[in-house]
Amino acid sequence: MNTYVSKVLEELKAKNPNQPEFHQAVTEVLDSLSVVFDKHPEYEARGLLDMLVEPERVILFRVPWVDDKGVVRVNKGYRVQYNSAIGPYKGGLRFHPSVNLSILKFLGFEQIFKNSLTGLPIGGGKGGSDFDPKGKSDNEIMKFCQAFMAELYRHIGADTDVPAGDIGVGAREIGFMFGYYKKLANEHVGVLTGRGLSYGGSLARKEATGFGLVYLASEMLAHFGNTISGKTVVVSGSGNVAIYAAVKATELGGKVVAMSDSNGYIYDKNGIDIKLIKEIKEVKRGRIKEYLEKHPDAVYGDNCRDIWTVKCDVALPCATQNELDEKGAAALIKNGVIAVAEGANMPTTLEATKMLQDAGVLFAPGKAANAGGVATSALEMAQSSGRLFWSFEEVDAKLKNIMKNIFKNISSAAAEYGQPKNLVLGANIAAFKKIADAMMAQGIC
Ligand code: NDP
Ligand code: 2IT
Repeated sequence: MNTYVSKVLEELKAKNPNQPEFHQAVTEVLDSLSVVFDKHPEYEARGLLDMLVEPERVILFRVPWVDDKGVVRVNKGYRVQYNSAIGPYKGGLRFHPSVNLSILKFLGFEQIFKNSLTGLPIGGGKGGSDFDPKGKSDNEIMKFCQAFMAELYRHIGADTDVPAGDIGVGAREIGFMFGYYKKLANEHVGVLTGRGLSYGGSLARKEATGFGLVYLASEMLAHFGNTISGKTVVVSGSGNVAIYAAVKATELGGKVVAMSDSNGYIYDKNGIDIKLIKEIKEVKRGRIKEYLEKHPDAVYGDNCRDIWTVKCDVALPCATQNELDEKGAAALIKNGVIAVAEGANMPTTLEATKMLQDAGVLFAPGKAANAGGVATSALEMAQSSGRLFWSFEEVDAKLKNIMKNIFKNISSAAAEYGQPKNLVLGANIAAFKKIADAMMAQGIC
């Protein structure tokens, strides 16, 4: 590794102990960027990497709220405003009990690179809370969202920082947060994306991450002489990204045979009934096991990680970080997987990624493969600013084009650096170029 790059990485680990996910995300990127720093000593002279790995601002706050029994609850709230070189901070909010600073810094760091790849003017940020929405009433969700926004509103703005959804934050939560922002700030602007269609949202934002993932996976397969049509597909998770990835993969002729949630996975050899999954997850907020009530022939496994033992050609991890480890990768390779495209952020461990690449499996990293969500958020921002409302077809066509361009840019960067199949390298380098140009132009600030 380039000596400047390895010095920055060592210092980062020493200064930020006990943040394993953050170390993992930065290590993956810096591994790729070493060759770029060899060619550009001017970046070191400007301390570019020292600045890039340090968030511009981290906000940590108390979120007190009262549950339905009248008990006072207190959660932690966060917003990591990581890098605004390219545009206003942009990235989702995650509500999940596992949320901590390490996870949000990894997500924020990834987001800088992902947002750069979209080609749109958005910087990188991420936020959220250790609040667990599971089992809470609508009233409790509303109370929590209002308490969260009571602090967050002073730090965000349509031209400053524009949050959106992520795990545990969907249309319901965005609605409650937007309502409270509007009340506090007295302005109806595009300060959150993923809004409902009746109050400034964009058509196709709900579908965008999953659809975009399949568009990118299709581009990758086509580039290497293959297609998703006729392939067996496994999709982990059953949330927003997973559902619309499964919808699009099916529409393009793939057969989705397995999906999961944090409790377990279902395998349906006849092809997953996605309408039923939507009913269970989007309407009833239920568990994936309930699938068996309508399809008793399907098989349920009570360890969600065993989903990777299901034989498939294409695997789309769409649940959470580090869900696909060496054991999962070994099972996929043994069963002849052709391609893995990451719908979630960093779902594959560093070791598993290397195993898949070494075995010749096509591998599309999340920062490229799942960028369709945030790209469509940027299209929502454009519609808000212009007081416009584009049709589903218009937004979907723009999304498709963005994913096509992302694939083109990452595969040509990979080829330029002599490793045409290494899309991890290609994505990191292609994303970095634009960030570096913007940071160099703006000086030490
Ligand atoms: P949702 O909350 O809609 O769904 C999350 C899914 O992942 C659920 O099926 C959930 O199961 C499962 N899951 C969550 N945490 C865990 C865990 N610790 N172990 C096992 N399974 C888990 O979230 P999204 O679909 O929005 O997000 C999924 C992934 O995609 C995340 O990595 C997110 O960062 C990423 N992403 C999301 C984008 C978006 O636009 N929403 C854009 C780009 C990336 P259960 O219900 O049991 O918790
Ligand atoms: O990880 C992600 O890219 C998201 N959760 C979506 C972010 C956004 O601003 O739409």
